[in-house]
Amino acid sequence: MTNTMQMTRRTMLTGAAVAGALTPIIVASTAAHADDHAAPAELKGAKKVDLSKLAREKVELVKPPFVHAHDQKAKGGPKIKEFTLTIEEKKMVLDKDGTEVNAMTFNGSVPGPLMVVHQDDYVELTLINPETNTMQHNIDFHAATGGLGGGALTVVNPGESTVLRFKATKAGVFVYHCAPPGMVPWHVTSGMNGAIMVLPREGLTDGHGKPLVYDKVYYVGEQDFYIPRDETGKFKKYESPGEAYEDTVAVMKTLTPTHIVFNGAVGALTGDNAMTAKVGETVLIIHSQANRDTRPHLIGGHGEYVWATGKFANVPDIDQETWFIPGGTAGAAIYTFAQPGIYAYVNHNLIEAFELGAAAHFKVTGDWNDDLMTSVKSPQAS
Ligand SMILES: [Cu+2]
Repeated sequence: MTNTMQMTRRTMLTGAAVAGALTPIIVASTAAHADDHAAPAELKGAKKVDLSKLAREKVELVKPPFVHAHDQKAKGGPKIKEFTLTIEEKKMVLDKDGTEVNAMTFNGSVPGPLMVVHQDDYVELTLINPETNTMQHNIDFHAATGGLGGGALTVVNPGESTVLRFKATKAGVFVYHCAPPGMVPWHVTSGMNGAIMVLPREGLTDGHGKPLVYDKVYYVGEQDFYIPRDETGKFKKYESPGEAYEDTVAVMKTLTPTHIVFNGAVGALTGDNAMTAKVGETVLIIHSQANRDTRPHLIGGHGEYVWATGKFANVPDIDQETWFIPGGTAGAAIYTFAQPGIYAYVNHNLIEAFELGAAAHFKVTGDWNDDLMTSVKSPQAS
């Protein structure tokens, strides 16, 4: 490692270069943890819990929009589900013009992978911050209880790793994101967010006793990016996240994203990358936005069962045209496709969808249902 790199890294880790007007929120509790690996203050007085009798299951995560294989109905009692997330700082291309972002990611993708467990399972996460990274990171699970969602116990410098365990007590889809002292919104809007789905042990229901079973599940992570421009209006490129920091925060403070994309880039889920289904298949769509409000809409279809704020103990809304997901939330919607064709799935702020990138496609195959729709007279001169 060069001296310059070390200096950059040290400067970053102290937060001096990046704190700006942002408030470091957990310095006291995490400093001791990061420096000497003593038991974090949060755990003082805790009675040890014996989970040695619980079964363990190691889960291999997959890149969104795909989701790792899982049972919809839990088999047996609660388990300890083991996951690993490796933090990767990397340049990513956002659009066909080659606009770059110095992204910070969980497992190399934006969003990070969807994890699936059942209510009352334990999530045991190994979080790795490789030596090759330049920044301090951690993870805050909205599904977890206490310790800043785990953020207080997981601050890792480059070259460190940590293991967090929490009990998934609430059913639903929940955002997770990086939340390092003094740098929270920058890390979140640089791509460090994803979601976890905590299924009810009996699986999903309509809230009135009818089981809801899906054939497929897709995970769409919506991301707002704030890319600085030069004097001529062209998007700037930087060597490292640290170098981009100051200009990026200036753009962030305008609250005006330059890109709003699904799964990391304009077109990441359209055309050849479209999500697929067959007529008659029931699809569960998980949609997260860790920072900003959004309003998903399936053009030509519906949200037949929608948990807009994603929490499965609530009765889902029926037959929605558009649903509202507040920033910092993951939502879930179920639809059984009834017609073939290309369906655009968009953020129905249509400027955000068509001009900034927040759009995906479902490519649905099968037979057309003339009863649902037909052309009585094709467009022609009247
Ligand atoms: Cu981070």
